[in-house]
Amino acid sequence: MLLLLCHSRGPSQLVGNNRTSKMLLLAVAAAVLTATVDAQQRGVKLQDLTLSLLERPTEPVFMPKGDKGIVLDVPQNYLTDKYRPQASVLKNRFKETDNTQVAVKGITVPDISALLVLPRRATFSTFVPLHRQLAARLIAIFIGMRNAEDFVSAAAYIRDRVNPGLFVYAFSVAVLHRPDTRDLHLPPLSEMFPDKFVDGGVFVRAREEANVLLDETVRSPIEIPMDYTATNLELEHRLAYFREDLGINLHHWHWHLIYPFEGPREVVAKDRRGELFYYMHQQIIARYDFERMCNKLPRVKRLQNLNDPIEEAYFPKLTSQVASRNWAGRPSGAVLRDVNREADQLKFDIAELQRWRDRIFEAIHKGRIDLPNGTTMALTERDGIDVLGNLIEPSDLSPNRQLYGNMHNLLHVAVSLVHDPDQRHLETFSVMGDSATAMRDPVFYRVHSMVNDIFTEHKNTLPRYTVQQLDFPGVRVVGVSVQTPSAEANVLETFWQKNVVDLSRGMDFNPRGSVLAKFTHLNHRDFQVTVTVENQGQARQALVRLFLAPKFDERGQQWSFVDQRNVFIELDKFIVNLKPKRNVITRESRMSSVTIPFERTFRDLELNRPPTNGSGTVQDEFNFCGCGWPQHMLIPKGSPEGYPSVIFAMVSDYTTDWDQSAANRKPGACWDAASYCGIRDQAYPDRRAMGYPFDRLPRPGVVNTEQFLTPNMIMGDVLIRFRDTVFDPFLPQQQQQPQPQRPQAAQGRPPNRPQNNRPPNNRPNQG
Ligand code: CUO
Repeated sequence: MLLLLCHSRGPSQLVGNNRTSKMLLLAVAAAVLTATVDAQQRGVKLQDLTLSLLERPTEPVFMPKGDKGIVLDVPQNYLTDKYRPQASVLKNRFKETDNTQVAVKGITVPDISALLVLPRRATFSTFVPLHRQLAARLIAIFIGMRNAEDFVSAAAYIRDRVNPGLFVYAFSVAVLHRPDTRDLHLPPLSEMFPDKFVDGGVFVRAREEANVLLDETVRSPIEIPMDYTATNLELEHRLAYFREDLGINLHHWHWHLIYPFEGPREVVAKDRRGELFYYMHQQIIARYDFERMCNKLPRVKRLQNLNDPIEEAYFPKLTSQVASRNWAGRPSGAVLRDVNREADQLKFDIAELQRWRDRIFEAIHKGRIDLPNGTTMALTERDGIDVLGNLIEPSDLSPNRQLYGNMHNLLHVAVSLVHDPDQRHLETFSVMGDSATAMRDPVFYRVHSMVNDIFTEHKNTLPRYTVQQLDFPGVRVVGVSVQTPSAEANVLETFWQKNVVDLSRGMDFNPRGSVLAKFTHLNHRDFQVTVTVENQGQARQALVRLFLAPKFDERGQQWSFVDQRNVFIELDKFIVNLKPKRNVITRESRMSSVTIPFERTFRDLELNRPPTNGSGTVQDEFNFCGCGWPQHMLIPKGSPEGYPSVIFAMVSDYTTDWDQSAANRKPGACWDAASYCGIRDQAYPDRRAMGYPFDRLPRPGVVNTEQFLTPNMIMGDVLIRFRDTVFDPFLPQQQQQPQPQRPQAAQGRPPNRPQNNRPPNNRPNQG
C-alpha cells in the first residue's frame, strides 16, 4: 500500500526536495517491497506446504508431492525410525531437477506419545470418543504452535507418526481455525481420501493405469457406473444418487470440520452451534424426504425403537486405502447390539442410548435440564434449541454429559458396528462411523429423523408465531415465479451430468500425475426466481426467504401445515432494497445462500488456486470452506412428467431479522453458504430461529399452508421436470447437448484432463 502511495503521489509531493528524505523514503519503500515479497513468498510456501502435507496421506512426508513435485526437506530427526538410517540416500534420490525442494524449519518437536494409541492403519472416526479425544489433543497441539511456520513444521513431524485419518482431520481443523493459516486452501477430502467417495474397484484399475501409462496425458478417466452399490430390486437404491453424491458427502464432512464436537473452546464454541446442528440436519432430512417423494417413496421412517431390526441393508463397495480393508456392509434385518470393544475403549449398551433419549424427552417436557451442580437450566424460547443441539449431539458444550450422555454420536457408532460389536471378527466400523461417508447409508436418515423428532418435540412446546411475528406491515408479496431459460414458466429442469475426480492425490506409492475417475451426478439448469412486492411505505431494506416443497403428500392430497412445514427445503435467503410501490425482484439460482458454487465442489487447488497477498488475505472468496450444499443438488430430481411442487417466498423486515454485524462482511468469510454453514467468526446472520417460519406449530385456526400465509408471504406452483439424459462436458463439443455447466477450455493441462467444471458464467457476487 505504502509503495503504491509513493508511486501515485511521488516522493517530492510527500516530503519535498530534501535529498536525505528522498533516500530515506526510497529505502523505506525498498524495505516494504522486500517485506511484501517475503510475505508473499511465505504465503505461497505455506500454501504449498499445506497441500503437500495433505497429499497421499500414508506416503512418507519426504516423497515428492503435487504436480510441482514439491519435496519437503525435513530435518533428519523428523524421519521415522524406518527411514532415518537412509536419510542421505533419500535426500539425494528426490533431488531431480523437476522437483522443488522446500525446506522445513526444525523445531523442538512436541510430545505425541499419547496419540500413538491409535494404530497407523486403523480407521479413524470422530464419533468414537477415544478418537475424538485424540483429535482434540492434536488440534490443541496444532493451535498452540507459536506461528504458522512452527505449526507446519510440527505437522511435518507428526504426519508420518500418527494415524493418517486423525492427522488429516486435526490438521484441517487447525488450518481452518488458526488466525495465521485460515486463508490457506484445503484440498477437498475427496482428493486426500478418494477411497471414501468412489467405488473401491476403481483403484485397482487406477493403479494399473498409473503404473503402465507413466505419461498422464495418455491416461483416460475410469468410468464409475451409476448403479454400483445395488440394483433396482432394492427400492432404497432409487435414492443412491443422492446418498452417494460426492458433493453432499463433502458438505457433511466439512460441516463437522467447521463445527467439531471437541477441541479447544475457541474452536468448538461458535454462535448458535447447537441450533445449527439441528437445522442443518433437519434440512438434510427435508431434502431427502422431498427426493424420496420424487422417486415415489414415502418419507423416511424414524429409527424409533432401537431394538427393532433395521430393514434397510447397505453395502458401500468402498475399500479403505489406509486399512486395506473393505468397509463392512449390513444385511437387512440387522439388530443393534451392545458394544464392547476393548481396543477402541468402547463400551456401552443400547439400553443406555434409550435411557439418555428418555431423559432428554423428559427435560423437554419439563422445559428445563438438570445441571451437574443440582440446579436447572430453562430451555428458553430463544436458546433452548441451541442447548439441546449441544446436548443431543453432544458437543463439548453439553451442559450435563453425565446425565444426558452421548446419544447421537454413540448411535452412529452402534449402527456402524452392528456387524461386529465386540470385535470378535476384527472388523472396524462401517460408513455410519465417518462423517465423510455416513450419508451414503439409508440408515443415516432413519437415525437423523429420530434425532430430528426430539428437536421437533421441543419446538412444539414453544409459543406459536402470531400474525404479528410473521407479517411485515405495509409490505405485500403479490407474485412469485421461476424461469428456466427457454423453458415454460414455473418449470425447473434436472438431468444427469458427468464429472471427474482426481484419485492420484490419495493413492500412495504411485507414479506422479492425475488418475481420473468419471462419475455421474444429478444437476439442474440454472433458473431465476422473480418475487413481486408492493411496498406501501418508504424505501427500506427487506429480507427475502425462498423455500421449496412438494405440493401434495404421498397420497396425492393436500398437506396439512403441520406436515408440509417439515418438507420445506431452503432455497435462498437474501437482502433487497425495496423502493416505494411496486418492486420486481429477480434472483439467480447460483446465488443461493444454501450452496457453494459448482467449481468449489469440483476444484483443483494446485492448478486453480486463487492469488493470496502477503498477509494471507485472499483476493476472492473461493478460499475458505468447502462447507455448503453443492450447487448441483439444490433442486430435487423431480419426475419425467414434472413433479408438482410449491415455491414459497416471504419478505420480512431487515432491521429486525438480520444481524447488523453481518452487514459488514469480512473478506474471505465464507459467506456464500451461510444458511447451513454460518459465517466464519461472525454471528449467524439471520436473527430469527433457524427454520423460521416453518419451525413451530401454527397459530390456532391454521390447517394448511395457504391459511398460514400472511400478506408478506406467497406460494406458487412449480413443476420439477427430470430429463433422463446424461450431459458429459468431457466429450468433444459436437457430441454435446447444450447444457449450462460446461468446463472452460483447459490451459496448460494435459489434453485429456479437463479443467475443473467451471460453469461458463462466473458466480455473481452476493447482493
Ligand atoms: Cu452429521 Cu449425525 O451428525 O451425522
